Formats: sequence, structure tokens, C-alpha cells
Amino acid sequence: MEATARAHTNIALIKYWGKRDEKLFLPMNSSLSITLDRFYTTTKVAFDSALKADVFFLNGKPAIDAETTKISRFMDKIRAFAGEKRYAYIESQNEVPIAAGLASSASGMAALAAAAVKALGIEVDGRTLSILARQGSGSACRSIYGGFVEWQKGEKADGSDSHAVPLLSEDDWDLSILSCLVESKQKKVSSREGMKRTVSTSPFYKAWLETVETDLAAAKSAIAARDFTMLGRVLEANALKMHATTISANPPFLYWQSATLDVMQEVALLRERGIEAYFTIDAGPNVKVLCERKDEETVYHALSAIPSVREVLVCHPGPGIQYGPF
Ligand code: 2P0
Repeated sequence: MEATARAHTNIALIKYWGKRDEKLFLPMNSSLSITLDRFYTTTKVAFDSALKADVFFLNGKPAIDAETTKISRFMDKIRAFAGEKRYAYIESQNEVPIAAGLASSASGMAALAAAAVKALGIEVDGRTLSILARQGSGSACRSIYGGFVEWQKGEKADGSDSHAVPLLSEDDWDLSILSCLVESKQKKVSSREGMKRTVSTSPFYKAWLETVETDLAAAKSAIAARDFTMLGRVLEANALKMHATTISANPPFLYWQSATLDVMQEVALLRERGIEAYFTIDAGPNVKVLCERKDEETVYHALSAIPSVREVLVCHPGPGIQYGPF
């Protein structure tokens, strides 16, 4: 009645931006990500019939009520799926720096889904686990698999065809992903609130939806051909397009800060010098820069030298769900 699982964070190259069903976490568009080797969550779940509620420990301490409520709501979905009534002790260890600009919800919800199902002794395939993880946090469905992953949005109202599929394993294309942490002054709009506001108010959202599947197809072709230039161009354009929808929302919001632009401009300068690097940005000011392994050192030094960059964390494609003991 107890199991431990580990899931790694992922970074979207073609963004998930907008829900068509908020309760089931069904996306408006399909997306594509790389699972990262460096940041992960390890979660132990133990069901216990003596408990009157779920008990959640995060990084060795009792979690705050808001976190426990969020986790417990997701556990309710897992219990409903499994026909289970008991509550559980849940212990999560996050190896994701809080300010890394990498959603710990992706690795957190994926690890929890995997550990809970395993603790109940239920055998599930990757597709079922991905569907379950999606209902904790959309991007979590992609962290079930390693390497390059597509989240197919699906068509059905019940979400039974909205799940991730692996495209290429972490060993098949060893790119470098450099996560640039910048100084952050503003309180951000959460991605959940941000995508909601964008869908309902941005006049550019229609254009996002009309073009995102074409971006996805181009990214998939580039990955199949290991064509880094093609992949880089489409991922950077897709990120900028997502952010154009936030600037045009009502009220508008912008995730960038001046340091974000410093990194974007350095990436452009690197390309002028003939070094291929491309950036992507999520719901925060940090920038992730992709390059080929041969250019990693050069790109690392260029990004580290930017005064407004606090730290550069180097990542590579990482694995899918793993089960303990660790
Ligand atoms: C992504 N983001 O594809 C996009 C790009 C942020 C920007 O997925 O509401 O934590 O839990 O489904 O997955 C972050 O949003 O949102 C995210 P919910 P989630 O990675």
C-alpha cells in the first residue's frame, strides 16, 4: 500500500496555452516538450485506513493548507479512478529550485499520480497514467515520458484521448537546454489565470489557434530529421506568439522583465556570430536557451556574462517516470 515514484520537469517547445475544459484539464491545442534531466520530484504515497484526510509533507515539512488542498483534490480524482476510499500520507521532495522558472507542478503531479497508482497495486500503461497526471496539471501529462514528447489534445469531451506520446527518447538527440535565472521583481500572473484571461479576451488568440498545429507539425518534422535549425526557428517563434497573446489580453500582462530581453538579445548576437542558439519563455521572466551540445560551453559563457542573469543551469533531455526505491 506504499510506493515511491520520480518524475522530471519538462519544458515546452510548442506551448500548451489555453483550456477548452478547465475541470478535466483539456487543452485548446496540442503541445510538444523536452523532459529535463536536472529537475525532478520524488514522491512517496502510503494509503492508510486510519487517516481522516490526506497528509502532505513537502521537502520534509508539513505543506501549507493551500498546497495540501490542491494535492488532496487531485488525490480525489485518483481515488475515483481506482475505486479507493482511503486517504494517504504523501511525502514529496522537490529537486526543482523554486525560482527556476520551471513548473514543479508538472513533475509533482506526474510523480504523485505514478506513486499513488503503484501503491494501490494497479497496473496501468503510459497512456492511462498520462491521462491521470493531466488532471493534476496539464503539463504533468508530458512528464510521464522521457526525451521529446507530444501532448495530443484529443477530441473527446471526456478527455480519454488527451494524453502524451513519446516522440524520441532522451538518448536519441542530446541537445543542451540552458535555463537562465534572472532577477524577478514583479508578482506574476499564474499560468492558469493567464491562459484563461487570454482565451477569453485576446483578439490574437484566434490566430494562435489557427497556426499552432502548423508549428507543431514543423517541430515534429525537425525532430524526426534532427534538424536543429528548423526546430530552433519554430520553437522561438511559437514562444513569441504565445507571449503576443498575453500582451493583447484584457487587462494585458507581460511575463518579461528587462533581464528577459537581455537574454533574448544575447541569443540573437550569438546567432550573428554563427552559433546556433534559440530561446523559449514560459509564464515567467526566466529564459531557456537551446543549443547543440558542441556549442554548450560557448553559449553557457555568453549567457553567464550577462549582468542581469543570476545563474545559468545546464540541462539535457531526461527520463520518464521511474519507480523507487531510490
Ligand atoms: C507549457 N505552460 O506548455 C505551458 C507554456 C506555461 C507556458 O503548461 O493549469 O501548470 O495546471 O494545466 O501545466 C504551465 O501550466 O497549467 C504550462 P495547469 P500548467 O508548458
